[in-house]
Amino acid sequence: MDGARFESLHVGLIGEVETALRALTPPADARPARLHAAIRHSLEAGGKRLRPVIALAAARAFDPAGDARAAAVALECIHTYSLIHDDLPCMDDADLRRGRPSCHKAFDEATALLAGDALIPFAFELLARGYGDRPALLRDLTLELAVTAGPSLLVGGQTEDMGGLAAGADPDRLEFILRGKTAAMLSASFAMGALVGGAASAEVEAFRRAGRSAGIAFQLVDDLLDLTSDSVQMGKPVGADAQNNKLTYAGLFGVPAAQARVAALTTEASALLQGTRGDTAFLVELVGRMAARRN
Ligand code: GRG
Repeated sequence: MDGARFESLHVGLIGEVETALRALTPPADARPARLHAAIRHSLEAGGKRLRPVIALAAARAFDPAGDARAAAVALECIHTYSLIHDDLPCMDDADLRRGRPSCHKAFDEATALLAGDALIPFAFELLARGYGDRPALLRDLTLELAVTAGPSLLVGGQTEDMGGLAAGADPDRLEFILRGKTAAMLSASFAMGALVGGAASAEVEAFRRAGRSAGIAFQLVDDLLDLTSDSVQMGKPVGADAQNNKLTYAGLFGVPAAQARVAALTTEASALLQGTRGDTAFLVELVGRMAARRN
């Protein structure tokens, strides 16, 4: 796909995500206002919207009329909760997120904790409201998101990550962290979109695996950027991995090996997407750009 076509589709999808986010989440002045203001502070803080954009595009790859907006916003809610909680002093203790004060800095720790908490059930409420008229689809989406956000993937990956290098520089543990902490939500974004688009189960699985590979590559790039970028470009502190003694692929195997794995994973993800009958040109381009990103 040529660059101009990609940019125009991407801008359109981000616009749809922003509109859906505003329409499907409660306003900042809903009661209790402080909680809702904290939720909106973090939801509206201008992230890349990667997961919801993927969900919308994955649905359309199989069905041009596929409406994955509720699934897309649910994914962004879970992602945003995980960022709010990750920034708390008991975890990464970060003051800056998405270029503005992290939730507990703008509000307070208890409010940030509760804002994150509230986003978890709210994501499932969105699925129930959006797909309740299609019970099999609702079940599949609920299972996908619950397993992804649960103890074996997102929370599990975060748990193993917390020990840092002090818990051992074990490649198997690093792989568990990469799969759970980062790749799982990206994998679910591809899979949930494909589900909404009515893809066959083998195609949903191909999208899930593509998302896992692209997601691991995404984290390896994140770690490389943490080593080489600056906080203005990233919208969050850099050098934090070394400071927090984090176990990273680049730290364990070196920068050239990390770069080579990013390239191999990106090729693998693209081949998986292209192996389905879906129209995956946009997603293949996106996966390439995720690997080449600078922030
Ligand atoms: C607290 C259960 C729990 C999990 C936290 C998301 C996360 C797990 C930790 C944040 C730190 C981190 C580097 C996670 C890896 C995933 C990642 C790179 C998240 C940032 O995603 P982006 O770059 O963020 O898509 P934006 O702000 O653009 O949405």
